[in-house]
Amino acid sequence: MLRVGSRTQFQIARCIQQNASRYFSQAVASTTSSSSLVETSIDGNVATLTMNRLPVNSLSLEMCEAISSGIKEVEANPKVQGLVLASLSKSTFSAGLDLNELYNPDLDRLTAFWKSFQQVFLDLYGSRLAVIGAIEGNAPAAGCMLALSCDYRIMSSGSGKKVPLIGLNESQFGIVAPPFLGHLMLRTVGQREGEIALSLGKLYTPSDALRVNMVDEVVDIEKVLGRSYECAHQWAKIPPHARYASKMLARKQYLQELHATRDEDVEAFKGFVMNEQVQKNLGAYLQSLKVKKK
Ligand code: CO8
Repeated sequence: MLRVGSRTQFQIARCIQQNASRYFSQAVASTTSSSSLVETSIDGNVATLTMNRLPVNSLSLEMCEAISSGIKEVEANPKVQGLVLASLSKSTFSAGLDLNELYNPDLDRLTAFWKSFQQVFLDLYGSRLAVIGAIEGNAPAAGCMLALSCDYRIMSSGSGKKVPLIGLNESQFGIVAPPFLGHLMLRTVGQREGEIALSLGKLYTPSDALRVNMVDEVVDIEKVLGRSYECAHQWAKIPPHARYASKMLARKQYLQELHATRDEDVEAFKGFVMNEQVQKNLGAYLQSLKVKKK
């Protein structure tokens, strides 16, 4: 598994270099910081958080912690009202949880991992900022959760024959989305579509995702970032208290429910993951991801 300590200096330098060139024309960052797994920058009242855990931004414990810290860091700047959540990879926004965290896990780390994942959801879904998801590539499973936690989602229509997919695909490989994630889908696309999406572990093309309101706009891949900044600036103009109160009108109760059931959710998650059949399914799925290339 790609861990923070295993990233070579070359990889880190390449991330920084690519990031700088991609955003040079988008935003002149007034401040930047880096945990090497995420990059944050601020331009006026709009910040950017770019996920940098290549190749697929899978969410390890360290990645979850880095995302939460990045959000808190930009929220601490009172000038900032908008945030663009982006990925350094154009082909994958995020591949969801790092499945290596779930397979043959150390129980203490598994507990810390799940708490850090819950925290990402709480920080993103409850952020005081208007969060715009710049989804240039695939967003399966918890990658879809990152997208659904944003206030507004802009997805790429793809490049060439590569069409990115988004959705909660867990059931396809024998695991189940936790309640806070499953309900997020139901809240977004509605009960009937959500039931089908969850039961089949359905991954949506950008046009299908747009049809069911899983994303809000689909644009050419080269336009995703530009359009995301336009939206972030537009949302950032709304008086912050009114915008945040409106957001909380829709989200507060849901956030409180997770706050109140966090420990229960951790125990349920651990019990599920440690199930023998679930471990077999995870092992087989991880193997299939590796074999796919051959
Ligand atoms: N975890 C760990 N490693 C991964 C993951 C992942 N989620 N996704 C990809 N990788 C690895 C691959 O094995 C591969 O490793 P290596 O280079 O060592 O062979 C490397 O990342 C690159 O992957 P690909 O070659 O597949 O990259 P592509 O650009 O061709 O495809 C995709 C990108 C489409 C994102 C593809 O990698 C994919 O489909 N990944 C799996 C996505 C997925 O199903 N994620 C589910 C995660 S589970 C989750 O998020 C929610 C779980 C909820 C709770 C569970 C309760 C038990």
